[in-house]
Amino acid sequence: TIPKSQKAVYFTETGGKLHYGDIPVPVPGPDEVLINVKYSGVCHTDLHAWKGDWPLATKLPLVGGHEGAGIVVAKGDQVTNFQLGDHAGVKWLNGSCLSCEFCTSSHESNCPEAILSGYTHDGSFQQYATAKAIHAAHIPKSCDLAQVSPILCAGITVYKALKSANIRAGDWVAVTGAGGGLGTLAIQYAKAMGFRVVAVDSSETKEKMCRELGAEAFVDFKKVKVADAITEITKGGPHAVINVSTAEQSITDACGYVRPTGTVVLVGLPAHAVAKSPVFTHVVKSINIKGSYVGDRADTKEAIDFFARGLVHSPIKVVGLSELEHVYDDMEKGKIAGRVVVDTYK
Ligand code: 8ID
Ligand code: ZN
Repeated sequence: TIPKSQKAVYFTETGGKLHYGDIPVPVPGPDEVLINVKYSGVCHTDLHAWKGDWPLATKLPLVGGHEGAGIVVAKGDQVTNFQLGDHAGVKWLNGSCLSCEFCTSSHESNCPEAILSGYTHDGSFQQYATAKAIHAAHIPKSCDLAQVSPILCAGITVYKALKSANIRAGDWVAVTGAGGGLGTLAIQYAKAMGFRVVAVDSSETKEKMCRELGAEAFVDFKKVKVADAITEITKGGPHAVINVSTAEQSITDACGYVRPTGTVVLVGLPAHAVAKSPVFTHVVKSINIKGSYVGDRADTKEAIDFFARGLVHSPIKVVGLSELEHVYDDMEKGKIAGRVVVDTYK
């Protein structure tokens, strides 16, 4: 039986108090499923949303979260692709129009009508969340729900970013912010796709984690000159850079050290950041700078499949949903190695 009320973390004002308390359980619309969220990853995007870092307003009050893994407990009468009891995931892209130029060309995340979990629609920092059935992720029952949760945003995003880098097996890829949530998954997807990884981040804990996950080299941005170290390791620069760091500096650096004809993929979204690239070197080295924004339904299926086959693991730490405020605090300070996942029942 589905209760009338549930535990959630919500805020009523941007940057305001994070309330842990009881709110009503939402009712699914005709094309939605109701997911009993067991675990949710905490993405840096949730922190940006709460702080109001971006030029796009959130709904208020807002329940954040967009890496929710759980069980379908109710569905609207138009839903045919999920049965009650199926395991399903709440993703950042909760819904899209499905008929615009972007939706019909596998660029659903660029749909102007996109509905965003934990931003314009209440997300996974609650025990029961609604999601459009067409976009909700199908999770195989063999997958542990806590472990799979970070795949629902971080995994999909880095997998898509690596695909859009247009590189080949044996090529070098630099991952900036490699020790964080997206970064630790990027290292593993890159390795599984046949690329060689140089990880950029800071601290001994993150270095150890990055190397264990498959990075061939680690560059500590607080200790050495990143461009020089990477150029030497990759003998001329990485063929691609996946920027998942939350600092503008790493983007500026990447535009300088990327290999001639290589690609800098922008993924991290630091507040007010601008990508700067000197035109002369940009042209003469013929480099590419492109943005990559989560992934479509096919990317979702593929990213989960890599996980289900054991090719990537989630380096997670599980804490209670009631402790979300402390997670944000640690994240802000760059203290989290890997991903923190919240248990919605604690
Ligand atoms: O679709 C998208 N484009 C998308 C999807 C999901 C998340 C974008 N994001 C964005 C988030 O909004 C956030 O801006 O990706 C960014 C990274 O999210 P995350 O992995 O969840 O954040 P994290 O776990 O805090 O990791 C960030 C890492 O960056 C390092 C930090 O030490 C941390 O480990 N870092 C910093 I701060 N400065 C650095 C630098 N100069 C750096 N690493 C290398 N060089
Ligand atoms: Zn995210």
